[in-house]
Amino acid sequence: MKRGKFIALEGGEGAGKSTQARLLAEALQKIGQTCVITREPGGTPGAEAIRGLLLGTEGEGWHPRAEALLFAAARSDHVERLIVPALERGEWVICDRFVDSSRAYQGGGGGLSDAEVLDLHRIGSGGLLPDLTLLIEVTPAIVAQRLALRDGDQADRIGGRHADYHAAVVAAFRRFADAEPHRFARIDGDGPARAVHAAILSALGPLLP
Ligand code: T5A
Repeated sequence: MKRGKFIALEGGEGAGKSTQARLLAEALQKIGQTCVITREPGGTPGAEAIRGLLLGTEGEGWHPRAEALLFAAARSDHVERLIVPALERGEWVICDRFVDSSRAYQGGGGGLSDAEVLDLHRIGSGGLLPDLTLLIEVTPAIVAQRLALRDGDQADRIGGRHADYHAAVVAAFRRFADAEPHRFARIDGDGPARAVHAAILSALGPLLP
């Protein structure tokens, strides 16, 4: 059995990752591919329970190291129970965020070193990396408009952090993509969803059957 392909979508808050994950899954299904669409934190019952702990707004929250450990624990369960089995069945896995989110948020935004985040990923998930990571980049003013329209003034614990934190996250994603161009495709997310989808299909070209 040929191993499936693992695609991650990354970017700042509200960049359009979930929208694009759905459009990509539909496009793959149309050409006869089986795919699993999933998200982080989450994707398995255990990881979804950890998601509630991480993103809920009750209580005093987590300090940066505890937060990084919880994301790594959720990812470990997700990789072991959902992602690797699907890849071994030859399926596509489309994942809304993966380890580069931990590098950008707990590292770039939260102050852990990149080596620390990658160590946690090695211990928890064997260092698994996607075949391709699509980094969706949207101009901050455009994303702010989209999120205001969708969420009003509601945000989860991490989404509600200061603008400087989110600017550091976006800058970290850009650095990772520039440093590893073979692993990332940078996608302009400013246009209509269908135009962004077309850019994603073109970036995926070499991986498509
Ligand atoms: N996190 C996560 C970490 O800190 N470390 C980690 O390791 C991981 C895995 C997850 C939070 O956890 C943090 C990051 C996050 O803060 P989440 O709710 O999953 O929380 O947060 P997001 O991933 O940011 O999810 P969002 O739903 O907010 O953003 P998406 O999925 O990027 O955006 P989407 O597709 O829902 O679109 C947002 C809105 O814009 C519209 C959509 O209809 C929607 O209303 N839209 C467009 N409008 C116009 N043109 C387009 N091209 C559009 N694309 C989407």
